[in-house]
Formats: sequence, structure tokens, C-alpha cells
Amino acid sequence: MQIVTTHKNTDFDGFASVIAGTVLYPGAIPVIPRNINPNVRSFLAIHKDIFNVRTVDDIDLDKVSSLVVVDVNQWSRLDDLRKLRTKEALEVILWDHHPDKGDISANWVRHEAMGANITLMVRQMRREGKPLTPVCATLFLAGLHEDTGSFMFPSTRPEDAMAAAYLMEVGADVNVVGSLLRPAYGEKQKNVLFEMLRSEARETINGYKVSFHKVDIEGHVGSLSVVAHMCREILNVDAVFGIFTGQRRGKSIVIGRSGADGLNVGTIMRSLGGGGHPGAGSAMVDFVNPDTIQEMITQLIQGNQQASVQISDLMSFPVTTITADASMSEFRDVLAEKGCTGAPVVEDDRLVGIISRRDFRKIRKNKDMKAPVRAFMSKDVKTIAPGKSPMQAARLMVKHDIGRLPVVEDDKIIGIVTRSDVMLYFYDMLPD
Ligand SMILES: [Mn+2]
Repeated sequence: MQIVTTHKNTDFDGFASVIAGTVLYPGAIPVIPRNINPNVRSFLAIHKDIFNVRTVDDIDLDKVSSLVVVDVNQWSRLDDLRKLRTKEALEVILWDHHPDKGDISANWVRHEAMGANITLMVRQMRREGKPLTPVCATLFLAGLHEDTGSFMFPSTRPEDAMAAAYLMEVGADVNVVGSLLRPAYGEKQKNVLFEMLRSEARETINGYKVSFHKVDIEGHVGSLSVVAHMCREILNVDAVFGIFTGQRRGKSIVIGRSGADGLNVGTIMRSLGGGGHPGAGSAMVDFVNPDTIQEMITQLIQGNQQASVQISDLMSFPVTTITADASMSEFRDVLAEKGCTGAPVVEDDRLVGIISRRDFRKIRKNKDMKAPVRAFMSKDVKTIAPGKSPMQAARLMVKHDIGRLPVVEDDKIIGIVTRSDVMLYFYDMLPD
């Protein structure tokens, strides 16, 4: 007997991948964990007859000779089927898209980092020319949207969008996808969200706006990840960490959501013993006080950040400067000669202002061209230190509506960073 299964707390990507498994391995029986996400549960309530899924209770484990594992790479996340780990002569086939390597060693593996696991399986079905029903295509598209945050999570790959295009071509219904993914949001979730907003503690860690929310929860509340996601949308911070206590004695559930490229929640959650993607993750932490968890996350973000790109990696140097006494026409010549659009203004090697091409607009009469740069420069110069992040530079530029930031260390200008340097970084086009 061959079975296909996925991780506990099954989401649409996991469930879609199980169904895709039954298409790719005809005859394989779909086995889902007892614990599945509420919106997948309501989907199944309506579509039960179509998919004929079983749970582990319906399966005689002794008869299983082949196990297809999808959208997960760790035995511990497999419900009771993890008992198969020690079974001899069991064939294991693994399909996974999580960037880390787990502990399931398989006879056959397809492991590629993608936004969604279903992407890998749709690509294969397409290659093999497997026909798909519109219902299947719709379910698969729901998995794709959910795991990629509708193609906006940093983990999204071009292949995800290509798989989505194919699914739409073969009849996936985007209206149904929209209603399937509507979050399970009720009275309990609303109370938790209000409590999260009330308990907000915001910090700037290495240039990222991060908010922590320590919330004590009475009884069981599902869909906490949905609430954490909504919380981040409302606060518009780079990352949100909900630290929930009280659900299980002695344990805290930590749920993180990030929208910032360099702040990988999955890595942080793995360090706390959990898992996830760059944009979303969670961990169950034993016997730790919530303040300690916040401290641990803060340190992980700091550590995480040290290896990443700093202003000193993007800045240009040496810097073309101009003296405050130089005339505007000399400044015009410098711009033409150096091909730049502005320059820091110095006096005795000290930074006293900044001037750009735009400042020529202030010139009314011809003789103004003979006036010194100091008369037209802006004296309120914003600078940045070389160790800061591109995100911090971008924030300063937006906040003060400026296009260039001198990079200053020990009162000396060591470089300059412009809008286009920062933009190149964010679009991932920096030369290596
Ligand atoms: Mn997935």
C-alpha cells in the first residue's frame, strides 16, 4: 500500500500537495493528520466526497510499503505516521520546498526552495501531461496563494507564478480561491488581536521596525497566525512577534510575521526550535518567560543582521566634494565633469552642507552663477554611518525627501550613498 501525507496543522499548500500526490502516484491513498487548519477543514466539509481522504486511524501501518511525504521534511511534524520512521524496507518519497534540510531521508527526493510546495508538483503534473479538474486546479491555486502570501512573500519564485498561470488556464476559479482563504476570524480572534494591539512594544532593531506582543490566552484559540498577520498589516511594521502564553501549561507559542527582505522569521524560529519561511514562522517554546523570549528574538535579529549588507558595501567613494566658497558656475562644471547630480559641501574638510542639481532652480539672475555655493546649499545635512543598513538609508531618504546621504565616520566623509544605490540593493541588482 502506498500513502501520501503531509504535516500537522495542515494548510492549503499541504493539503493540495497531498491531493497532487494522488495524481502523480495513482492508487496512493491520501492520509491527512487529525489536526488541520480551520479553513482547510471547512473546504473538506464540502468536498469530502471528491477527495476521499483518510486519517491515520483508518490505516493499518503494517500494510504501508511506500510513503509519499509532501510539504514537510521532519518526522516530528507527521502526526502518528512518524511511527513509520523505524519501519524496515519502507520506500520513502519526499517533495518539499522548505529551504532547510530536515531529518526525513528518502529513496527519492524533490527538494527545491519555492514559495509553495504545490508549485513543484504542478510543474511535474504538467510535464507528465496529467489532466486536472477545475476543482483540483482551484485547490492547488489556493495552496499557492496561501504559501506565497499571494506572491508577496520574499520566498516567492517565478516558478510559483508560472504554476499559478497554468492552474488558471486549466480552470482554477479565483473567486473560489478568495473565499477559501478568507481568514477564520471570529470573536476569539478579535479579542486576541485587540490584546495584541494593546500590548504592543515597538523596537528598532538594526533598522527594522519590530513589534512584540506578549499576550496571555485563556482556553484554545485557533488561527493565531492569521491574527499575527493582521496585526502586522495594521501596524505596518517590518515584523511582528506574538508571544502567546497560557494555551498550554508551561509552553509559549511564538508566531512571527515579516515583510522585510533581510529579516528572516523562518531562521529565527528554527533557532527557537520551530520552523517556517522567511515571511512567516512559529515555534513552541518550553518553560520560558515571555520577556526572555523577546530578548532571545532581539539577539537573533541582531545576529542575523550582522552578516548582511551594510551601507559601506553600497556607498560610492572617493566622494566628489565642493568647497563652500566655490561659485555656482564652478559647481556646474564639477557636475558636468564628474557626471554626478550633487555633492557634499566642505569647509576645512568639515561637512557644512549639501548641494544638488535641483538647487539651480533657486537661481533667478545670471550673476547668481558667480555667487558661492554656500548661498544655495542646504545646511541641514543628514548623514549615515557606514555600519547602518540599506533600509535605514531608505528611511532617512523618504523621511527627509533627500536623494543622497554622505557616509560619515569620525567626522570624515568616507563615501556617499544615493537613491539609486539603495534602489539597486532593494531590487537585488548589486554586482557581486
Ligand atoms: Mn508549504
